[in-house]
Amino acid sequence: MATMEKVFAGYNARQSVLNSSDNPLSKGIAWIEGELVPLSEARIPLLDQGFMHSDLTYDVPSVWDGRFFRLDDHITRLEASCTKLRLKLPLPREEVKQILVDMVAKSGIRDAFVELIVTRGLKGVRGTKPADLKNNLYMFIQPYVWVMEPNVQPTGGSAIVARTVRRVPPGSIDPTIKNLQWGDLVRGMFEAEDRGADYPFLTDGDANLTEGSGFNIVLVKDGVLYTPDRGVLQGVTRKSVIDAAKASGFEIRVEYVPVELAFQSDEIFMCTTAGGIMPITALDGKPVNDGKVGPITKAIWDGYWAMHYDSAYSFEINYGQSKTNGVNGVNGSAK
Ligand code: PDG
Repeated sequence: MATMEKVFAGYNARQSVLNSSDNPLSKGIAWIEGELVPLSEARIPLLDQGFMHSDLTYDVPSVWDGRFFRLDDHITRLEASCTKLRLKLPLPREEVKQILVDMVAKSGIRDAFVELIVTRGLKGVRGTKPADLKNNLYMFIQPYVWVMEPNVQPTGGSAIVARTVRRVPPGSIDPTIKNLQWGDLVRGMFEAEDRGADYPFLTDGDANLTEGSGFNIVLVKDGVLYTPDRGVLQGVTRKSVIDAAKASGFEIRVEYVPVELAFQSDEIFMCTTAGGIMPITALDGKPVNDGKVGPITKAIWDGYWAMHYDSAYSFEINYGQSKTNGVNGVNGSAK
């Protein structure tokens, strides 16, 4: 567990520095219509269709130890989601990247959860061509979010296979478009809570596994990794899992995953940008295998965090470039 200890020790040390910061942006910063504001003061217009009809898409990259991780992969997915929804990213990619880097630098946050939301804008699609609408972009940065807290990761969390709710069918809401229509996922979280577990795994209603409330699912059986190919968001963390598995010589299959396999698994983990590789050691109230975090999960965990320092996947943020805490026009313009 040396690597886990090292990764979390570094994180804890950086968190103490952040917690003692007197920078008003150290708890988060938002970019709204070209203005930078402290996250707690950020507001969206009531009539934005993102709010009125959840007519939006979003993405969540992260910053780890002062380095942006797979930012281009996230923006590529965001652009693909926009295209599928007939939305357009309101700013060129390079400008978006520059603004995000500047925001992180201004906040001083070295481990960050970064969110970009593209909404239809103030006018709905009824009676108007999508191309004639002005889409809105909202961006914010806050300290890193853990779907599974670091103190739980060494022993793993508990999950259930939800039976009171299924994942929304792809023919209704395309799960490859990252969306905030979390009705099914929230119901799943309530069921998990009711059944004394931490996380819900949702099925496709036809005895196959899909995903959970903000994470993809990976099963390990006889040395092979399995993750569902449909009914799920094509997670960027899942992509890292695929890269890490290949680098370690493990076979990984992206295919139909029957729920049945979850109950026969040697190891189970979840993966998301907000928490990384998160071991599941109990399923439906029973231990997964011996109930301990397994060796393949550990290897992927180590590989995943090591990638954060690999310049093939990440780049360093220059925090020195933004010394002023620009808010509301004081060095707070978009460019
Ligand atoms: N599936 C769903 C439904 C998700 O929302 C997410 C990420 C993933 C899979 C994993 O995707 P990726 O590896 O690209 O991060 N969702 C979390 C939400 C965190 C939360 O609970 O708000 C994220 O965007 O980080």
